[in-house]
Amino acid sequence: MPIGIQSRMQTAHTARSAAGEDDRALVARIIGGDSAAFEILMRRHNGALFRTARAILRDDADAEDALQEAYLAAYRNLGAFRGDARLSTWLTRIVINQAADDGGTPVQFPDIFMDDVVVQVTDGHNLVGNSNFEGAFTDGWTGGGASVIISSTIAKSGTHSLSVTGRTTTTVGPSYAMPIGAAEYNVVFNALHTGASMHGLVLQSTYTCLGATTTVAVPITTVANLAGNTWTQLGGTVALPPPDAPAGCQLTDAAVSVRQAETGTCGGGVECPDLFVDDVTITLKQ
Ligand SMILES: [Ca+2]
Repeated sequence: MPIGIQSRMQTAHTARSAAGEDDRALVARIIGGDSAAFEILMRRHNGALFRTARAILRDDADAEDALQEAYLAAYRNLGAFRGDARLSTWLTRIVINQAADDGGTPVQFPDIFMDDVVVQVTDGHNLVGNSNFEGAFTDGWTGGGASVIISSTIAKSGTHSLSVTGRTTTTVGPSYAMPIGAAEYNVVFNALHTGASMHGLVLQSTYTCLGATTTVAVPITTVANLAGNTWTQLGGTVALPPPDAPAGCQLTDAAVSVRQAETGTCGGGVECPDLFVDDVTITLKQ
């Protein structure tokens, strides 16, 4: 650094005011050899830069030393200042690095993670795509290995419902995949079976915790002794994860589904009729 600059650094308090002078113009003057411009830079930024160094080093004298080193570094590297950041930001970075080099606590720039983000969905029609299936969509629906088909059997109005056919166990039925964030929902399913006998239907939530190998079913409500080809409404609330889930359960999947209340393998002595759902709404509980 030229002697002139050093002496002016020591007598910055006598420098003339340069209020309003643009930082970029100031930098251009310094690079052009105007040593008076550098003391204007120091006057303008000294207070904030000192506070930055003092916060890291927790000592006035150490902060002064770091600041002097930082000014020298700034002077040497001023050509690298491109003006796309504020000069104060650029200088602050130099001071932080110098203070850390001088034994201050290194400034941390940790990675930032997000988890369990809940997006508020107030319209259940959006959540299930098309609650009445009039668009003939099966998005989000599965049949647990059995086939999900679009049917013209309807609950109230419209033209379509969904059906699960070819079931092999009583526990399989139309299942809608839920978001796996923690939330509570109000759920309403209209359901129907086509059995020759009466059957019970269960509305249930199912979930799996991270690292667990089994999916747990939690009954929401049950309708018993339902005759075939008769629509019934099943509704209730769903908490995800459920209150009785293992502590620390991180959901890897969650769903709401309808199944047959009787247990067993389909065929032989167990009738497993097709199961239908229509006019489904799933809304966040307020
Ligand atoms: Ca419908």
